[in-house]
Formats: sequence, C-alpha cells, structure tokens
Amino acid sequence: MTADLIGRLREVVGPAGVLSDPADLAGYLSDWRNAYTGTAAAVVRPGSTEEVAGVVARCSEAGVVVVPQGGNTGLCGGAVPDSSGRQVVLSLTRMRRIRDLDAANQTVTVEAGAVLRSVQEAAAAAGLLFPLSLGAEGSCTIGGNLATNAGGTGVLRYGTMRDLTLGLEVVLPDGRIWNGLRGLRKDNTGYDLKQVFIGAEGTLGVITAAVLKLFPAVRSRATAWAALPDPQAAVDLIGVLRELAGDRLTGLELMSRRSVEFVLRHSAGARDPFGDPHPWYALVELSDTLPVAGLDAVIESALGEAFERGVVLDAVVASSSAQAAALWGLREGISVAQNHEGPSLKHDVSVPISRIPAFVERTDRALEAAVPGIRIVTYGHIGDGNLHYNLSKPVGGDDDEFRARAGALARVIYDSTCAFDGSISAEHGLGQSKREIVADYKDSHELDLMRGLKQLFDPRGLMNPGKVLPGL
Ligand code: FAD
Ligand code: 2HG
Ligand code: ZN
Repeated sequence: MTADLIGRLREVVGPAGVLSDPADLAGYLSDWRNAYTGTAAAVVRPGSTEEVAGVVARCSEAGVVVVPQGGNTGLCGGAVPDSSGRQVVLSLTRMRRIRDLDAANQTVTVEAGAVLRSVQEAAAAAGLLFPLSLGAEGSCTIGGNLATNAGGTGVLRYGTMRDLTLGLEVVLPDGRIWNGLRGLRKDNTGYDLKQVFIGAEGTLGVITAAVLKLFPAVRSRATAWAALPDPQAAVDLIGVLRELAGDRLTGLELMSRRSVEFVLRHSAGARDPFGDPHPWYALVELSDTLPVAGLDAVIESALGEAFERGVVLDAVVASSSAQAAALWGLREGISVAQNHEGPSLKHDVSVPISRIPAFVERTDRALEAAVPGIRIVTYGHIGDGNLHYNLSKPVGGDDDEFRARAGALARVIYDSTCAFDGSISAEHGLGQSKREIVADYKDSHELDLMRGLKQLFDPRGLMNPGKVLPGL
C-alpha cells in the first residue's frame, strides 16, 4: 500500500519531490531539540498549492496521515511524525515565493514555506516593516509561524501572528483548496475562519499562503540593558516606560541572572554589560517610525527616573547598532546556551503581568522543594506577561533521572500558572508535549468545542492527529 501511494505521490510532485530513502529522511524526523523523533513512510516536498492539494487528496484516499512541516524549529514536537512509519511528512519549504507586495494596501502575500527573515527583508526592500521577530527567524517559516500563532519580541507593539494576518489559503484535509487570500482590514461576513487555522498546529489543514499586514519602517531605535533587583521591579519598569515613552516601547524582555550566565558561558564573544552580577536583567527597546533625534535621551531619562524610584539598579544604553545587537544576542542566545547544560525542560506560560512577581515567588519555591538544587532558567517576554520557565538539572545531576521528573515538574509549574489565572502555553503551542496535560488545565466545554471543530474539519483524523489533543 505504501509503495503504491509513494508512486502516486511521485506522479503529483515529480520523483525528486518524494523522499523515501531513510538517509534522506533523518532531518525531517526529529525536532530542533532532539526531544521528539519519529519515522515516516515518506517526506513529500510539493512546489505549489495545487501539488499540496494533490498530495493531501492522495493521502486522504489511501487513509494515510499527513504531518505538515515548515522550518522544524517548533518546540513542542508538533511537526514530528509518530513512530508507526506510516505517516507522510509534508514539507512546505519549496513553497517560498513572495507572491505580491501591495505597498498601497500595506500587505504582502507570501507562500507558507517562505522563511520569516526573507519576508522581513522583502518588506524592508519596499521601505516597510513586517514586525514578527524571533530567535529562529533565519529558519522558521510563515506557515509554521501561522500554525503556532508565533509571538516573539515585537508582540508588545504589533501583536502575535493572529494580529498580523488578513487572509489565508488552506488545503483542507480532503484536498480541497480554500482561497481566503483577502487583504481586507474589515470583513464581517460571518465566522472568521482564518483564525481557526491560526494556532491549530496543522491539525485542521495545510496553510499554503497568507496575506500579512505591513507597517511603516522603523527609522529610529534605542536599546538598553538594565539590572533589576526582582520581578516586581520589571513590572514597575513597564509602568515607568509606558508613562515616559508611550507607544515607542516596542520590546521588553526579562532575564534571570542564571539565563544570562548560561549565554556568557556558552556563547563565544558574549560579554556581561556590567562588572558585577545582578539578580535580574531587562532588555528595553524603544522605536519610532520617524527619524527622531533624541530617542536615546528618552530611554536614558526613563531609566534615570526608574533608578530614582529604586526600580533599576544600573543601566547601559547601546551607543551603536553593533552594541544593540550584542545586547539582543545575550537575550536570544539563551535557548541554545541552555542546551549545553543538559536536558532543557521547557514551560512557556503566561499570567497577568501584575501577578508575575507573586507567581515567580510561589513557583520557584515549589520547584526548589521538589528538586533541591534545580536550576531554574526564567526569562521571556515580560511585556506580554509571557515567561519561559525552563529547567536544567542540578549541577552534576543525571540527565535521565532529571528527564524522568519532567511530568511532575511540569505539574508544579502549571498548577501555579493556573492558580494565577494563566495559560500553560503562551506562544509555542501544545504539540505532543502538552496534549495530555492540557485537559487538566482547560475548561471542559472549551475542550468539547475544540473536539467538535476537529471532527468538522477532519472527520477521518488524517491531518496531524495526536497534536494539540490526544486521540484526535
Ligand atoms: P515547524 O516547527 O515546522 O512546525 C510547527 C507546527 O506548525 C507543527 O505543528 C506543524 O505541523 C505546523 N505547521 C508548519 N507548517 C505548517 C503549514 N504550512 N500548515 C499547517 N501547519 C503547519 N516561538 C515563538 O512563538 N516565539 C519565540 O520567540 C520563539 N523563539 C524561538 C527561538 C528558537 C531558538 C527556536 C528554536 C524556536 C523558537 N520559537 C519561538 C518556536 C518556533 O520557532 C516557532 O514556533 C515557529 O513559529 C515555528 O515555525 P516552523 O516553520 O519552524 O514550524
Ligand atoms: C524565546 O523567547 C523562545 O527565546 C524560545 O520562545 C524559548 O527556548 C525556549 O524555551
Ligand atoms: Zn519566546
């Protein structure tokens, strides 16, 4: 049956578009962290929407599961097939065209396999901005960004992928093509179907193209690194910056000392901006679409005010774009640096910003009681109330022993998140990693409606099943 299907897929995409030799498949079968590995009957690489539709239709006829995959940078195993060897990975990476850039409408229409950075560059070449920005932007794709409703470091000002999308083109689980590529900022003709596919992690259909919003280019920017005594100071800093810099506040990231220490230890050329260590750090970015002189003065005076109020212990303002990039390197380097310290248990949570200090205090206390010496690596997009509450084993600890505690430690963090009215996945999604546990933290009516949606869109359960919710 598999050989027969592979033959039919080759008719759709040509012989080079179907990989079935195990040596060619390896890169598609494990995730970025090597936390999830599966096997597949084949990897198919279509070059057009019609080819995607042909592949999905052939798989549907054969009753074979399709696992959509973009840049494979996802952090919860959503793009990795199971271990049956019967699933087909559908890689979108050949579909990377910018179909249209409409400067007057401030929109760009791109194919799902376009790498995020290439879309940012296309916008910049037209004197405009596509504002989604994240550490994996050199390899993640627009389709993956949409399917995970990616966030990143510009959400404070521009929102998540949901907020940046006007239209979608989707191949439905039976192979039909839905053309919803509308570039409209106003469209009240019933249910907003594109939003159902965004954040669905490839479980309802394959996104093949999107119309995305563009914005005026940024013409001035100021970046600073501040030392803070505790998370309460970070919350207070948001208040000071909102008061004194208004909408120019574009980015606000929080990092614990341990997160930064990992980067200083493992990233060549990384330097501590201060002589002495401090418990917490904030990375602040202001930007303006006008070439305003004096944005540095705004950030300096806001941080000066924060210093006066006892919120900031020390601060440095970047005096060149190279220095600003070095500060961002300290922040963006944390994921990679943590991988050098053994297994990185990832938890990507959000709570209301005002409750972050109490949340961190309670969660840290509970984690330290559960595993004495555990290394808590807390950092993230505090301006969005989103923290990456990652864990590394105690110094000298055993990798497997630590991995065996993963489920119990996740519960410690999620119970605390729930007690503070938060979400157990702020930006990375559920994928395989949280598909079982989510049922304990989400309203049962909400889960029922989600199951109903899955049943409606994919009654035969052939589109990336077992991601998001179990058994679907
Ligand atoms: P993949 O990993 O290939 O897939 C992710 C999910 O989307 C899977 O469920 C897959 O089935 C589905 N999918 C992919 N393409 C399609 C498609 N065309 N149609 C339907 N479903 C599809 N995420 C953030 O939100 N914010 C961050 O700041 C951030 N920083 C990161 C930093 C690093 C160093 C790394 C490694 C990851 C980071 N991520 C972040 C996570 C990841 O980059 C994002 O989730 C990204 O959006 C995934 O894109 P991708 O193309 O790699 O998707
Ligand atoms: C980030 O903000 C990403 O750096 C990745 O969302 C977080 O690796 C992580 O846990
Ligand atoms: Zn993040």
